[in-house]
Amino acid sequence: MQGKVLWSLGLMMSLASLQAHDLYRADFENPPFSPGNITGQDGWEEYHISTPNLGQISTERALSGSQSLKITPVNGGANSWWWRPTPHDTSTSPNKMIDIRWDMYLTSSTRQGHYGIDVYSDTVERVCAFRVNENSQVEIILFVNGVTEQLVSTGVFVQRDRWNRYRLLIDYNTGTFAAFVNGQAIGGGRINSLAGAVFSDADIWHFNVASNSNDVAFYDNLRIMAVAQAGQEGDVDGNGCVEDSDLLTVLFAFGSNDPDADVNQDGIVDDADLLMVLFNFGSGC
Ligand SMILES: [Ca+2]
Ligand SMILES: [Ca+2]
Ligand SMILES: [Ca+2]
Repeated sequence: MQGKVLWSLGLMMSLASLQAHDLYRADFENPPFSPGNITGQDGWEEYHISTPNLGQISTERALSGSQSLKITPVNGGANSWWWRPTPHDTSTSPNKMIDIRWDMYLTSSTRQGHYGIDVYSDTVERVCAFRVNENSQVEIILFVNGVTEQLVSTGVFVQRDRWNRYRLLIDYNTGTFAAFVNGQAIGGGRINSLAGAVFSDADIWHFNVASNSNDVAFYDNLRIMAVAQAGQEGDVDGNGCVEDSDLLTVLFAFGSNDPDADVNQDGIVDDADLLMVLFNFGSGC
């Protein structure tokens, strides 16, 4: 009996590893992160066009723990990127979807910049991108017919001076992506077919508008996952089955903003998340 239970647990764990795979997670806490420049910490890199803007671990504001990644425009700066390489070959892996989630807090100010996530392949071709612009409108970068790069205004505006929960879901099976704000689908399109099958990195991206933006951004709870399917609703741990462990995760996180237990991604773990687990209980098992 014990052997059978252990065998079942082992099977469940192997299924879990087959169906969801964390490429990278950062809540920007200490360790491994210390206040100061993120570059050089935990394998992070940076690239700037023009004067470097600042990407620093900060204790000023955080959604999880006491630290986040703060992006500060520097006078004379333009585009800046910070990333940690997380290569994943979707041609050889059964996990052909990349699920990127992050929380972002943009301050309001007199001269606002653009902040988002810019996705690249191993050949440094852009795959797709997402940003909030100076008017707080969400814009996405898609590729018409998988080839022609196009910046698209979504008509969706986000509030500044608060945390919002963002997600990009890239499907290498279909060559498409979808963008979400606080759990709501807000747009999507084709990815760059020339980028190839190897996902490489999801970059923190800042454009310093007119080189004199004076707002700041905080990023927290960055998660990059490779998954086989978009996910059973309520399957908190991503193992393909909605069961006790998912229920317990939501119950233990009840009232918090824990991104792992926030099933509907609206920023709080509450009744709505619990109901989504209960309504789907047993699905996929
Ligand atoms: Ca944090
Ligand atoms: Ca589960
Ligand atoms: Ca929720």
